[in-house]
Amino acid sequence: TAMLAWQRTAFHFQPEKNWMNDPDGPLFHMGWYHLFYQYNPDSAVWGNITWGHAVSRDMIHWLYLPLAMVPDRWFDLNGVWTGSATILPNGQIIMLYTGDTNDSVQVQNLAYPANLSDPLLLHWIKYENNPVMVPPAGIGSDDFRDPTTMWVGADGNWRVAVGSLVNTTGIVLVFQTTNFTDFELFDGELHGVPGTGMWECVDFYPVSINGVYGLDTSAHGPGIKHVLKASMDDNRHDYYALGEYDPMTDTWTPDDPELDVGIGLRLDYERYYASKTFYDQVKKRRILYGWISEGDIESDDLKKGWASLQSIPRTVLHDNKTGTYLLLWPIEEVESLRTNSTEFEDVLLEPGSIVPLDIGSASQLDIVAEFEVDNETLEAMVEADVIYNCSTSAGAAGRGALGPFGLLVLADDTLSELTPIYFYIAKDTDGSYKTFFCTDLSRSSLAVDDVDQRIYGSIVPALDDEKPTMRVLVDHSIVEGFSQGGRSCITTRVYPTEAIYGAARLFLFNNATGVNVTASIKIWEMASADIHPYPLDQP
Ligand code: DQQ
Repeated sequence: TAMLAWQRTAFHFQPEKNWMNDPDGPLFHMGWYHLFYQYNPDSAVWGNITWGHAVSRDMIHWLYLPLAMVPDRWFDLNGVWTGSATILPNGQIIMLYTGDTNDSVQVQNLAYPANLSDPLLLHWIKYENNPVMVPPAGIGSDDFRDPTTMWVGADGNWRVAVGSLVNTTGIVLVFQTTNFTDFELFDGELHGVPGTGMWECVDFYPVSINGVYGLDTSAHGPGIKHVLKASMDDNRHDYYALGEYDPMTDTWTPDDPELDVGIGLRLDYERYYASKTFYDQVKKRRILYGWISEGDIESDDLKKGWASLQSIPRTVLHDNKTGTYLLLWPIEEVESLRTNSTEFEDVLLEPGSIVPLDIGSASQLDIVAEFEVDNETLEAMVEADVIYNCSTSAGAAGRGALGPFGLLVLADDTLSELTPIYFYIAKDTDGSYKTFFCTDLSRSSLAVDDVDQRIYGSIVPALDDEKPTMRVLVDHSIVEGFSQGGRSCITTRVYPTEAIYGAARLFLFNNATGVNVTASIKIWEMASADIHPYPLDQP
């Protein structure tokens, strides 16, 4: 259908039609990256949840496969919900997933490939005696879901974490097993944080504090920290924290209690949820997928016949410069879509200026930009804000001494629609600087009644020797922004009505009152990814 067709993305993964949510059980097997996902085969809204399935050589070009699992047993009749894959040392693949039973009880089920030598893993067998885990005493029947990838302890037993809730405390339960059919609950919890509500889609994995590689989920020892991530059902955001895992007690302690899970750092500062990592044994990296929902109204989703995307997969590394952040960055494979590039060096942006970048169509872009703020003016500045808050600010229209400055993406020639993605610098009373990275949706669409129009973002550490830098992927109705090498990310959905296809433009802007900014920027047009059904029936 042509209805709202311009919102369809060109290089992000989405099903041919209908509703998608969480990524499930990502893994690499016999040359293929497999992605499963929460899918409604019948409609563009959530329901009838099954596992969709697609494979890729590079996580950019995809082939749709038949549904992997459908709700057809008492232990998952109300939905084949989220789960994770574990590849055992002998090559066996174990899939644990949540089933919502015929009685709407959340249980954990085991499934495995019918034929491990099938590179496409087309057929999945649900273990006959499912479920393998049921809600333990004291846990609500609808507060027990989303098993993680398993890891092996020093005792040789395998462990799996499951998100839950006690009163209003979000918690992580850990079970152990030796045979993958009998699971025993550990006393106590891996971790919990009062007041944060139900923890969905828990992810738990090691990162190397000095390394440039990712780690297998079972890795432990010196030089390793563990990331605990949970998706907060209460506010629909993914939070993470870095900490220490004690394999003797199966507990995890955050490095900084003030930056604990659910109250500290976020993987992304807007539309990004139910994310999940896996270890890519081929390229020795940890890869993160995230579900990106719609910011429009449901009736528009029904009209266009689809809802949701997956993010461009991101590599996950520990940021050893700050020691307190993760670095999330689009996988290098996305760069294979880069075509015509244009570079602009040292573009002077005077206070209040908007500079068009003559690159033709700007609806599919990869942008790398670096900004330099005139240092003398900066030092001399006394009237700058001491603090800033993207969400409560007036967005790109709100002028301060040292910001905002950045890009206007998905804008039309007359600027009737525009999406600023920008920096704002505040200067504390002690003279130190704080950098904020924001995206402003307030003027992103003329369809004002039907779309999200808020302003998003956060503080991002920019170290003394660093300039404000951003990478931005633009794909019709999604803008993925990464600042300072991926310390802070903002993914937004944008629904222009004028700034579409060839009418989409890109601008630089500086709306600060007190400072000149110089921008250097490189822009690639992005080719479309090849995403279509696997030609299963052809000879
Ligand atoms: N989505 C699944 C649940 C999970 C939620 C159901 C998170 O397993 O908790 O579709 O988006």
